[in-house]
Amino acid sequence: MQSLIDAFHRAGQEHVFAFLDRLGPTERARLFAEAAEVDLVELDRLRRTLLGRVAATEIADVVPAPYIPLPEKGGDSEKWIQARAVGEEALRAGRVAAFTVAGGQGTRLGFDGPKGTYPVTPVRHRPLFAVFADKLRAAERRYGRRIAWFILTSHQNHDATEAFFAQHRWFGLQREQVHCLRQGRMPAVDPSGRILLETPGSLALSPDGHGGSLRALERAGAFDRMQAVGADVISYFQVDNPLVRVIDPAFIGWHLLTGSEMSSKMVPKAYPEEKVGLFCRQHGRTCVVEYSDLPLDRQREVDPATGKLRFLAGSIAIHLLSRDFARRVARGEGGMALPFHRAEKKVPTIDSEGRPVQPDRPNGIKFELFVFDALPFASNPLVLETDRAGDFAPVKNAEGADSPETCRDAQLRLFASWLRACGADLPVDASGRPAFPIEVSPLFGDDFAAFAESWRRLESKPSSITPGLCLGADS
Ligand code: UD2
Repeated sequence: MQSLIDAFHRAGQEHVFAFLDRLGPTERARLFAEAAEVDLVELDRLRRTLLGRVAATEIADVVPAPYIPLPEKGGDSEKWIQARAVGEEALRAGRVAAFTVAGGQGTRLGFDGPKGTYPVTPVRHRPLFAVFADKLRAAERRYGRRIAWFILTSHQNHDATEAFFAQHRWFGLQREQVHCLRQGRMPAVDPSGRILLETPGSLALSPDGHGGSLRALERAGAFDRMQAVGADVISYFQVDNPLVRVIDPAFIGWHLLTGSEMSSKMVPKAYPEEKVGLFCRQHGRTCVVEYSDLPLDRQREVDPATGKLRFLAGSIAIHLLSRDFARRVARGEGGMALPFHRAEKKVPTIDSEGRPVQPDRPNGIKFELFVFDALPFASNPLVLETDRAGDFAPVKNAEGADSPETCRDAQLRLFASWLRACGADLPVDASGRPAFPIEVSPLFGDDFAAFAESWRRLESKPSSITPGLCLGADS
């Protein structure tokens, strides 16, 4: 332990152990364990590069990135059909693994527990994790291969996440195919770069951002596991979005056909201020510029040729990464280390006497990695348009935009559109929403084609749709 104390001393962080004499053996052990997690060399680099100057992303020279449009929006339908076939072939060959990032703190939703346990579906109130598991089971049935599922957790929610899966018997998946991996943590620092203590015996640590997911995969040996089962494409999505096509053959096919190392889905922004990152090009490379980094006047610019927003392509945080590319980024090979972003936050801490301090303004800086920062490193990166109604309705806030209510309505609209397209009698309002809750299990249909096929095979189709209809509930 002395060597750890010495290393902190040399790094100018000796205050971390200032209260050592006051701590009991358990508290000491915890403090040493937390201190051992800190990469002092990395922290020193961040202190030199990210502190002391305004964190401005250089965005003056960014231009919108090109993307491949959907067939109904002018895309090449033949190519889309071909891509789907290529993706299906890859799925039948077992080349795809799923990866959910669920390490966020979910503070905006105000839900006590891992976000994946949030009951999200309109009738059965199935939790987010169950929805993804059902989608994976649907894909497994269709393609005849088991799909390994990796879930990024945080120190805070790891045990609760694992317990939830065990309690629900892995939602019908095999226990061995579900892998929860804990993400790394970074210490918060004060403006001079000194590590903040949360209590006399613990550091103010927080998750290292979803970009930390790649390092976590590497640490947990997940890339080797993928390799062992022949999976070389990682389907990455966020825990907050129940509509996501967890396994999307056309997307996978495009990724493979174009030899892309990282591919991302885009939707046209619904309105200029929508809080999604924007696909851009900078210095000849594709990148995502976070909404908070692009001034609003630029976000509102209209392209005179099309009459649409100039920066139209919103990132919905759905990506495919080639396994070996993700591994190289995780290891920082060839200068491909993800950059840290800094955020000023109110960090509960202690004063020089060890008394608790609840700041009323930002007093600390947190460091986070973003997964989309891997895009500029990728060969042949691809941005592909998707249909928002069938792929994106996140639950982020307790109320308003991206809330449980908007997410439930989006699910209802999607289910209703499928039923009506198959000729079912279901009245809807002008927005396409039915007046009462209904639900379609992904095991009945995880996209329109699968839904239509199951509907066709239904022996007794309901003559009219009644409240609480649940299709595929017993599958
Ligand atoms: C993210 C994107 C935004 C847009 C939007 C779509 C960023 C910075 N912004 O916004 O551009 O694509 O999603 O919904 O990514 N997470 C972890 N570990 C962490 C932090 C986050 O696993 O340390 C997970 C979290 O559980 C969630 C996801 O990453 O699944 C997104 O995190 P967020 O809610 O902080 O991102 P948000 O909504 O600001």
